[in-house]
Amino acid sequence: MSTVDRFARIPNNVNLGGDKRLQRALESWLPDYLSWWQEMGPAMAQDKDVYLRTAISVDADGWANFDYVKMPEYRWGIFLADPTPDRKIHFGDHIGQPAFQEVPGEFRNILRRIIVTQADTEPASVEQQRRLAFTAPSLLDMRNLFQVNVEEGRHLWAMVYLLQAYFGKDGREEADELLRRRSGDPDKPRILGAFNQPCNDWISFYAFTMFTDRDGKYQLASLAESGFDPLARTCRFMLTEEAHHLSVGETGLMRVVRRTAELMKANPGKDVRSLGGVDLGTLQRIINFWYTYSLDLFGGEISSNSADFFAASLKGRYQEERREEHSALGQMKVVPVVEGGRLSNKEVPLRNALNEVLRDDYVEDCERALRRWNHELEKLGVEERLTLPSRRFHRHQGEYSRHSFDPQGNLITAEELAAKRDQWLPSEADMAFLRSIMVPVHQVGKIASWTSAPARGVDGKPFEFEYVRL
Ligand code: BYC
Ligand code: FE
Ligand code: FE
Repeated sequence: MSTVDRFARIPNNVNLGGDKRLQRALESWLPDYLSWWQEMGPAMAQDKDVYLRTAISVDADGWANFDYVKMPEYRWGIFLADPTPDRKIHFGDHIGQPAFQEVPGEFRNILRRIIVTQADTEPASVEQQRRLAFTAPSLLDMRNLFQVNVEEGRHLWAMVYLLQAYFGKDGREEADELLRRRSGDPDKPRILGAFNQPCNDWISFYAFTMFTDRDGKYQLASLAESGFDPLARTCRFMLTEEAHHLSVGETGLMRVVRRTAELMKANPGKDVRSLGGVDLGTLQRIINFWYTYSLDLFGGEISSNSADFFAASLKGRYQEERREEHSALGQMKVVPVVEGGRLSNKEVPLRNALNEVLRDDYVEDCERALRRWNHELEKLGVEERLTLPSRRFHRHQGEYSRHSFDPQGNLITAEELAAKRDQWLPSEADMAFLRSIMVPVHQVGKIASWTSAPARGVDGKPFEFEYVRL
């Protein structure tokens, strides 16, 4: 097992103390990171005690250590999952070769691009969520927000370690750029679309952690298969933290659905908004928005980049190890595309369709969550259901971005889409309504009127616990 240096300025299990040059590089990046955190991290409670989990090692009893911490004093560390002895590459053109421990020269650029793209999303999400604590619906929710934020900060550290350790001067420059771009800034935006969208209310936050963090899960899982071993090991450990972000989103929306259903049942025929709840129509439109922006994060349906990443053995498929065939050669995938003004099926060499293959796994996982929420509606006697729109609806990347589709996936005209837009996607009025109900509930054990308390607290604590000492 790797040794953990918990008390170093930068906690790590990569023997940073044994590489003075790298240690100096990271220690000189640290103050810049902290300035970024002060400027762009959570805008509230930076000087308050928050009940957070901190990773202090990668084994079962060390990675989730709970205690009160002030966020700027959080121990952001560099932790890689333990190495697999004699690990061999198990997919792509380099199958059977020993895993790369250094960056192969010919793949330097594409590997750097993958790592920078992954890295950029982490601080971006913290920026998007910056002001949410002001309107937290409970102290537990506020704590969960902060937990997600500090861990996204740690994910940035994980990627910056790779850049600085393996990419020399270029890597150091990329690390600096990661602190310069800003979510939503027209002059220096974040790289991927979803990470430049505003996320200023809690319904959007739950949808973001449900759908956008879930893209993170699938991308990290594909990179955890990587033939570049340091990347694989980093992502394996990041995935353990990611599970919490996904549960914040999935249970967050579940709690809202439950509250809405209770209000509907108790007040038949009445407008849910007038009762202080979020109507199912608004919930559906927020789901439509974040789900489709998250579908974009998988890239184009037909992509030579995805073929190159796989051929280079740098990015695998979801659970590649469990598949039977690992070359992805000599196979085709059918992708519906628009040709001559209508949809038709196109056969694409599998390697060029790997973004879509990964999107398939993601869509299936999202459908599972929808079934759970709908089961809750059913249990509470509400007939309406929530749905996922077609993956062609409201796309900004790939085959479908150049055309207009309805939520069922039918081709429509741009005029039809414009006319129906506010039925299908959050309108100004929806957002104004959400802003109006986002009033802070910062007392121990209290909860906002538009949601319900979770069944469980964190770390075995009850909901009625002082998760943030304001
Ligand atoms: N927005 O060949 P294409 C997470 C660009 S989330 C803007 O179709 P490719 C997290 C693309 O870069 C996980 N641009 O796509 C979640 C390319 O640009 P160039 C993040 C986009 O390359 C919540 C062009 O369009 N991790 O961790 O096959 C909170 C054509 O690209 C978008 C990763 O993304 C977009 N949505 O696949 C915190 C993993 N999509 O080359 C954290 C690493 C594509 O023409 N990244 N473009 O300038 C990758 O594997 C790939 O870059 C992508 C895109 C899957 C993102
Ligand atoms: Fe992350
Ligand atoms: Fe996350």
